[in-house]
Amino acid sequence: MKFKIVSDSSSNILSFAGVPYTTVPLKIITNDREYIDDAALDVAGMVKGLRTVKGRTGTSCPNIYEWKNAMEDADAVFAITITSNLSGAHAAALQAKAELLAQYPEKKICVLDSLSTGPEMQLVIEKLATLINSGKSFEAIECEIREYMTHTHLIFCLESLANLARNGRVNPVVAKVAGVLGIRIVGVASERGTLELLHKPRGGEKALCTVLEVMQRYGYQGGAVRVAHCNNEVGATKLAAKIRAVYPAAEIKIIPTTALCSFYAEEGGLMIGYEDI
Ligand code: X90
Repeated sequence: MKFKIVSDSSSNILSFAGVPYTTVPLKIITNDREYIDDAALDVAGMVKGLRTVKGRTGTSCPNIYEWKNAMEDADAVFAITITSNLSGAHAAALQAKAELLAQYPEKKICVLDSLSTGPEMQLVIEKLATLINSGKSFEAIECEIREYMTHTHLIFCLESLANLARNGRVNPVVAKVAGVLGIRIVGVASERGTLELLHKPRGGEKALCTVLEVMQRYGYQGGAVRVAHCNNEVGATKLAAKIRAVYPAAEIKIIPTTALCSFYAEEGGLMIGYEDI
């Protein structure tokens, strides 16, 4: 049985060794061009270009056809999407599953709603790869991954909510109260898969301490951590050092955001996925 993992590009993981894997891209759209969130894109160039762009900018999720294409060449598929409460990606993946099953009833397809994005999806993808490579059945993997997902969380530390607010992904009243520009915001992915803004720490150092405090408050006790950053490797590395100072055995990986997360987390943004086990 050929297994495959399919993720949308909001996971920031565009390739994955050791297991069949593919991503379906989200897109960033400006008045005069479209950036496709795939391995061919120069993300730094996009971020730079967006600084001076005039007019509306937005995003669009993968369509049913793209999901079907990505899922079609395997017998057993685990697809994972960005939260269904902020994007149509999940609905499109579910529709792709329904259409494929109508055509190939013997296929097995599980579509997981991360209720999150970025590095929390990364943790789930890594766990899926381990489960698939351990030779477990599709049903056993589905059961284990759903359980694992109750133990993963996402925290973010952003320097701007402008793109989120402009595109209706944070409550405009909340965004306004938080101060759309120039103030750091620490928050979490809520249980419903929406942004929950918690703190406005003053200064970068304070912000990193707040991130660790919030992680601990939400169950962190030394498990795996994935940090995705938009042009902020320094901040990500400092955060990793703070975590290791308290939990020396923590397994931490740092990766850059690709296009979708770069657009919404914006320059300086950090997204932290972690396990509470
Ligand atoms: O369908 C689309 O066009 C994509 C919409 C995506 C909207 C939100 C992306 C947020 C990315 C921000 C920090 C973490 C948020 C946690 C959310 C549960 C990054």
